[in-house]
Amino acid sequence: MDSLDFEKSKNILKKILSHDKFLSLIAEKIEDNERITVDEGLQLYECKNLSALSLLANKKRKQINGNFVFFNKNFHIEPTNICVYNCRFCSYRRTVKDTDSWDYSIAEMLKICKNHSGKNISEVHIVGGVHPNHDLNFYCTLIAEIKKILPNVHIKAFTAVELDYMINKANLTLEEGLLKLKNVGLNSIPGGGAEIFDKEIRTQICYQKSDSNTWLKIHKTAHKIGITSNASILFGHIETYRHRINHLDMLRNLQDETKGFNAFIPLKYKNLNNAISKIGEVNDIEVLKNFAVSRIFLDNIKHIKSYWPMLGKNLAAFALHFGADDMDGTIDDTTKIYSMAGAEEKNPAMTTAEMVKFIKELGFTPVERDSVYNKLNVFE
Ligand code: V47
Ligand code: SF4
Repeated sequence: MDSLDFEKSKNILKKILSHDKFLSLIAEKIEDNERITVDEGLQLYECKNLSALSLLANKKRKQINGNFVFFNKNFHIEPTNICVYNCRFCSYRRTVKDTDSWDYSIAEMLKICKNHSGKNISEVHIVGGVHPNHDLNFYCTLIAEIKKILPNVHIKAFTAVELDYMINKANLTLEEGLLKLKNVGLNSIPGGGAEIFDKEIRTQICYQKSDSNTWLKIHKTAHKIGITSNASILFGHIETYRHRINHLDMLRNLQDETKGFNAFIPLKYKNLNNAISKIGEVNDIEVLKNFAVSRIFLDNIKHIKSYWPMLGKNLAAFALHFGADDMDGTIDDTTKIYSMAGAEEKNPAMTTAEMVKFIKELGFTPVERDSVYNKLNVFE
């Protein structure tokens, strides 16, 4: 069933939108493949008509990705939760003295990789804290050794914040540091560390770490030397819609310039056990609205991730009807960054068969992809 097919429901949509000049205009712009402005994006955030947002975002999703929903076969390594920074939204970072901190040796991480060899995995995702004692050489060795064990696996590793710290410490320029990592086998960069680009909000939630210009510069430099990346937003804390749309605008502008972003990941702030827990979490409607606006506004970033370990399977399913076209991966258990912040999935893992069934039941065509969205397997 294709219940939200824009073409089939054009008349319903026209009816819904005929009373609303603004939504009709957005529908026309989408129909004509025309970009919406920052002010229109802001107005969309303020829109309370959730069914219209779903239909509009679906139209855009279909225009860009047809009826396909992507996933990959991946696993996560989180090298350490010891971090020199102390972002106020983070439930995960610890100091060396904390008994629940961890800091894997290279040998331990390679053991995780060996356990995944022969399983037809196409990606390893590596994100962790910014450890004071690990340097660029440590991470270059890690990447090079992983490539020996899993030569055909794509390595997506280190947020711009981790990269900024290790490259600075090595006294190299961003380009030199990134080239060093690329030469040992780094393939792409994950989307984390972006949080919110607005200076005042960033100061309030994570003033110590890399600023927005640095984040953007790292991704721009990576794109220049042929390392593609993802982008993200951390939303649902103290930011306003204006901050969100400005964030999306900065990403859209950079993408116009470099075309290096593969996917955008809206990360909902989770509030368990962190310094700003008392502000609570936004509701599911807000999450879906954020997916819809992101899809409609970011016309030049092809994929929007419904990151199921954080959202939980139910909300991730809804997000696919609000513009998202990618479920991320089968994951295979080891991610703690969200479970420690209160995410629905405590030990996230789905088999390929479960993922395919999940996507099919929602009326989409599942596609197993590689990390840069080449189609490996279409499950018609
Ligand atoms: O930058 C930290 C986020 C990010 C919380 O590229 C939180 O495919 C919610 O890089 N509530 C790191 N979010 C994760 C990351 C990532 C995740 C998924 C996919 C990809 C990809 C990359 O995790 C951080 C921060 O924005 N985060 N704490 C929290 N309490
Ligand atoms: Fe460290 Fe990342 Fe947590 Fe910030 S979000 S404290 S950089 S682990």
